[in-house]
Amino acid sequence: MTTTTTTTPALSLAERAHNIRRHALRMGQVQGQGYVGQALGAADLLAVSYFHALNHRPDDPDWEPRDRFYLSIGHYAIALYAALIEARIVPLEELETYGSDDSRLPMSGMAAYTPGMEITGGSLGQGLGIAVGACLGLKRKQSKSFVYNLLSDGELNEGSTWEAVMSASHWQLDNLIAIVDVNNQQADGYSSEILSFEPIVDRWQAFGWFTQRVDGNDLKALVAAFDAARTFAGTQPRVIICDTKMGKGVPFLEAREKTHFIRVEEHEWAMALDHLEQGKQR
Ligand SMILES: Cc1ncc(C[n+]2csc(CCOP(=O)(O)OP(=O)(O)O)c2C)c(N)n1
Ligand SMILES: [Mg+2]
Repeated sequence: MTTTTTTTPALSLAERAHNIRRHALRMGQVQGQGYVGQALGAADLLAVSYFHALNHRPDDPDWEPRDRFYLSIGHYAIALYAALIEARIVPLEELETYGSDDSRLPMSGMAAYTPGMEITGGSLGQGLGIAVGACLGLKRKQSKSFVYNLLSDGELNEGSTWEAVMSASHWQLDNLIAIVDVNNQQADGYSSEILSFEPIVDRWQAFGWFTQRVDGNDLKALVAAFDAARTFAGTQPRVIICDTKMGKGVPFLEAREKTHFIRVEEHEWAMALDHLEQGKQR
């Protein structure tokens, strides 16, 4: 569905996901720290969003009929920047400015700074409510655009998320596709131990959503779920619950106990990039 106008040869989704991981690691290396584990975990769902699902124009990010991608979790900005860079919405060279003064890529995502960054996230639990408002507005304008909203499992601890969940089904927002990144981690430990999100499928279904749960690091399963979410004939809003692995693609980061915020030694960034490349060759 993507209307890509760049001249880059068509890459596979696996190559796109790999490149998104590489860009995120490189940005982490620039600052020596960052929310890189989330970016590695969410790279596959971002590749499917930007290179399969979204109807958008990389050279015109404000194109009115575009589908919107709302990042509810401001701290995942590095993940979205990596996808925006891979989609050439943001030039590749800007990656080197990540987190520096005057950069268009600040460490926490801000809509006014970055092309393709539709909303300012950061305060958890706000994004889905913003998406509900946008979906109502789009419907009023008889727009055919979809709003994709990426939220985290930590955001399921926020009451405001569930108000938005309830409102979306009340208003039959069939133009809303929520994507929940379930990495089972948050700042202080495992999400399942802090405030359990299970039974997650039953809960979303009970609120009236068309609900799917997939392995969020399986590109084929993601493509099928994104397609089904879009083409589903009912009037319900749609949610894709994606179980992802923090640090995916870099075995020593996957094995880390705490990956909410990663700060590693300089030589480990190079090692992480090496491991990622080795994984690609296997
Ligand atoms: C309303 C609000 N409360 C607390 C925070 C601080 N905070 C930032 S990230 C985070 C963890 C949220 O969980 P999740 O997004 O699942 O974490 P991750 O998967 O990235 O480890 C918290 C508590 C915040 N940004 N907003
Ligand atoms: Mg989490």
